[in-house]
Amino acid sequence: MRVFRRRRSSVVYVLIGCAFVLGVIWYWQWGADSIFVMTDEVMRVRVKRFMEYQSSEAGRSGPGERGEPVVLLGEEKAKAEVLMPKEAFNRLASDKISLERSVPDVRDQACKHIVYPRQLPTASVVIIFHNEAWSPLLRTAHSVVNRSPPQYLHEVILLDDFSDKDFLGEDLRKYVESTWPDGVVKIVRTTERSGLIRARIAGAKAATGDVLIFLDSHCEVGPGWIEPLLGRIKEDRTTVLCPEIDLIDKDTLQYGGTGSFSVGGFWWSLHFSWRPIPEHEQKRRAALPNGSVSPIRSPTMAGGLFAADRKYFFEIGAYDPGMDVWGGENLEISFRTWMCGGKLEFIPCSRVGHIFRSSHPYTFPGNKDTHGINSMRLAEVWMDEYKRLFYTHRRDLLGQDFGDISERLELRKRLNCHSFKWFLDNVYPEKFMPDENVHAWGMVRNPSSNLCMDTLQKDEKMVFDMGLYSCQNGASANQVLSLSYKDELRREEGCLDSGGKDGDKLTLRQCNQAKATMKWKHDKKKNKIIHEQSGLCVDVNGEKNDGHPMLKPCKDTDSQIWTFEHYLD
Ligand code: UD2
Ligand code: MN
Repeated sequence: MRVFRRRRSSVVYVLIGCAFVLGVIWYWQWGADSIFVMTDEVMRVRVKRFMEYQSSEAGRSGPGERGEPVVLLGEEKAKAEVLMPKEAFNRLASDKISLERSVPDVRDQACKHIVYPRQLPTASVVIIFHNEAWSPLLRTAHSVVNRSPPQYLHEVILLDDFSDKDFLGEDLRKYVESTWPDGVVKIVRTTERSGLIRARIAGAKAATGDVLIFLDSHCEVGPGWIEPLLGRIKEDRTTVLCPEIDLIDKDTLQYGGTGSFSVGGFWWSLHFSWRPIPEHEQKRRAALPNGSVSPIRSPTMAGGLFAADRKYFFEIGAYDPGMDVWGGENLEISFRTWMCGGKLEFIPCSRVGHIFRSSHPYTFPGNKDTHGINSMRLAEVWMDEYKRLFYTHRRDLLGQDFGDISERLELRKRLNCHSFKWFLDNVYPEKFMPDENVHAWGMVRNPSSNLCMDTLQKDEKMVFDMGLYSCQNGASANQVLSLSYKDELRREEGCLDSGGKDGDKLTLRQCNQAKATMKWKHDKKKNKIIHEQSGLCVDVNGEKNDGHPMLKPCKDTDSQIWTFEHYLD
């Protein structure tokens, strides 16, 4: 009898113990949230609204739903075309689409199987704008509220950078207050035109969530966009994260996926570039859980769309408040994050669409080249001796006033940041340096004609035939070419290629080491440039002189003599 009682009481203890453990697990996973949701009336309203949108989304119908294109015809089309140059996107098409339209789920299937912790940091989504059109601005805000689980969305801050369009004043306030009476969307206004950099700082200062997420004012977030960002920051608060940016077509507002994933690079002119994911990064990721959709380390970010732990954002120096209006801040925050101990990652499972416009639908006060001057500030503070390569491209900026950078230099010292060389070696080892580890570089001159190979202002992203232009004594970035250790005649990303027949021009296209037609031989004794595969010589083609060098059978003639401005071996 006693034995039985003792056994029974130990069973009871075990059961109580199990219940306690289960209780702790339940509370840790779901408890805090559900208790909060149950007791907080405001949260209950938000959850209801969120659930209602989620359940109605699939059944929505109307123009542009599911991210379909809106094609205008006849009179409407004509009207839209008149507006285009001013707005730089099709505002009429945008106005036809519901502010709450559905977008396609373009995520990789693998994303849907990832389980994020229930307890995530909360987000303040900061949307800065200056004179943005009504429908893209509000569609951005609606998409964030409709697709972010309320327990993670602390607030949406619409940061008005001193817009002067009437409808962005009272009308906007009334719309926001009546649409989101729970106050989840807030308007904060600057008292002078701050430019996007200082506007983002103002937004970040007004925010009180754990994590800051910045968006441009013409975005639409995709399903499940926020959890991967918050989840990764919970794992590592020193990561600065970008969602994958999907394209919203500026003419039809069609929401399209990005196709393949890329990372960010930069041109030495300090413009941002998209690049394929390098092999070393592919290998590193293959070993991670969720390999194909795991975070992708990126040297730089495009700028507009990113998330960072709020306190960490300020710890590493927020932004340079000395930067004006537009440009340069994206590379500045990228270099700084890496150099000062953080990481920059693209998150494949977080998708946000952005309208890429053909021009800026707002003014640049004083008509300043803000990208140029902002980039000078960033080069002077962060790029050490490599700023020379920026100035090679921007000689026009030499001697211009870039203001006081002492506080940023102080910041760099205080944070004990790495050198720019460390960044290049460790984060962006594939970046080509035109004047390091090459046989020769600079102007490629034909002395008898004083003509130099010249891009003729063509953009290196395009495929084009190399031109000839009178030599500019090192003053023109269009005339910089390098003879690499791999026998390429190249610029940053483009290499000279030729079909190898008599009379063929030299075409600049994406470098490809596997291509035999992209190999050239030159030595400073013979002064010829020989196309390896065909054995033909580059000729200035003097008689015709149509402005393009071309391949000719080698012979002893002045028109086949070329010298590089600098020889390194
Ligand atoms: C890209 C970035 C943008 C920014 C810029 C470099 C993306 C998708 N976009 O240009 O965020 O990093 O590169 O500087 O990565 N704005 C203001 N005040 C101003 C000017 C602009 O608040 O004085 C707002 C504007 O309304 C918009 C945002 O700043 O919401 C970015 O401007 P943009 O859309 O013209 O820049 P974008 O996308 O060409
Ligand atoms: Mn934008």
